[in-house]
Amino acid sequence: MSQKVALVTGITGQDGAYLAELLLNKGYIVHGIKRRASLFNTDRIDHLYQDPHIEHQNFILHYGDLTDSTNLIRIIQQVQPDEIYNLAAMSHVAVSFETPEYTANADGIGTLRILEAIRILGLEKKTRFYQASTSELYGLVQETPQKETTPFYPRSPYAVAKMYAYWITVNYREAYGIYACNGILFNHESPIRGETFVTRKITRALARIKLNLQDCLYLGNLDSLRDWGHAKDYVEMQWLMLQQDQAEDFVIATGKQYSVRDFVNAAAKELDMSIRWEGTGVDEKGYSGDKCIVQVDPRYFRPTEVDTLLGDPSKAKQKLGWEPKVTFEELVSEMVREDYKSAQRDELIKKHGYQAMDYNE
Ligand code: NDP
Ligand code: GDR
Repeated sequence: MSQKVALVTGITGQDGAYLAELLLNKGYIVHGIKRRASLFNTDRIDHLYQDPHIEHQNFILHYGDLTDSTNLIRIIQQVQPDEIYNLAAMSHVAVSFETPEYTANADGIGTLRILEAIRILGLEKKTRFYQASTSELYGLVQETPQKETTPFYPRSPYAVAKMYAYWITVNYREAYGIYACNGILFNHESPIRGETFVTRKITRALARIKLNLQDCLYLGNLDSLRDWGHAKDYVEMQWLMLQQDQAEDFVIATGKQYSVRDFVNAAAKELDMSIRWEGTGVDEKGYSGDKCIVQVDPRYFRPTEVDTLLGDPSKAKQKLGWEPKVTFEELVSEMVREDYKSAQRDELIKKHGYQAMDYNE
């Protein structure tokens, strides 16, 4: 049997890195689209890199952008993928309030551009399409827990753009018979999660506070409730969704909910730290140190917040036999461990100083 070919947008992101590894392990030829940046932006996939000068590469990167139709058409024509995973997006909810038009263009119309490319190139029967949909679609929740049939009520420019992407995916499936599906994924994290999402911000800051590299952690809404899973478990589901007889949409979640405050406490426990909550109205019992201070900073509040999300993954369990393997405690522990190691490296550099380079040599 010939090797399957996959094209992954957003390959430099958290999910892109885990998915690329999973597909390579399954014997796929993996093509990825990365954006041009002024600094290297491939940290998460450097371990998968293959010298482009060798023959029979099975990991190939292309420059591209979801806002550029001609670029997408050309890459898809060249690659002739069996499967496209559309993971690229301006994925930060708070930032989407600052850049709403760009977010609509990349996250909403970007999805349309890929689907149109499939149609223009006559690949409707060959290429299967996965869209990275999100629990943010539920926004102001209409039903708990949220499942595939729960009505949407998006609460940010990000979620509104993703709502367009969701429906255009459904529409192209129904109108043109493309195997196209939405994974409605609840929050998923890992040690390679972007540093400005709340979980990574917490584990990174607490590790640094423990080693006296930072004094304080500033957060926004501590009462926000999320259903947090591990990215590694969730990308397996993305692949499984494209291996079925019929394209369908699935909710992917753990079915368990914690607050941002719970996450802070769980991370502090891992590091054997106690927390002093300042300006939060909570004085945690047992606080003994003077270092680990958490303060609320209103700059991290959102104009419209999603207060609570809790997914019901029963359909994925029944139809695909999928269940998350990593528990909340294991997730927090892994993230804290990795950020502590990296803080230790920073501490070492701080202690011993940098070796200044003499460029006049
Ligand atoms: P990341 O933010 O880690 O990665 C996003 C990726 O998209 C990066 O590779 C980024 O490139 C790329 N990208 C951004 N804008 C463009 C553009 N205009 N053109 C091409 N590439 C672009 O996100 P995650 O890996 O966490 O998430 C993957 C997808 O899943 C996203 O679509 C996200 O919205 C969605 N999602 C994520 C969830 C989560 O909890 N992680 C939950 C539900 C949905 P660069 O590295 O250059 O910035
Ligand atoms: P979210 O993730 O908005 O759910 O989107 P994020 O980690 O940014 O926020 C989760 C909750 O924590 C609250 N919060 C803070 N958030 C950030 N980033 N920084 C803070 O300092 C802070 N303090 C409190 C937020 O208000 C929010 O309620 C993620 C992204 O990956 C999306 O792309 C994806 O679609 C959804 O998850 C599912």
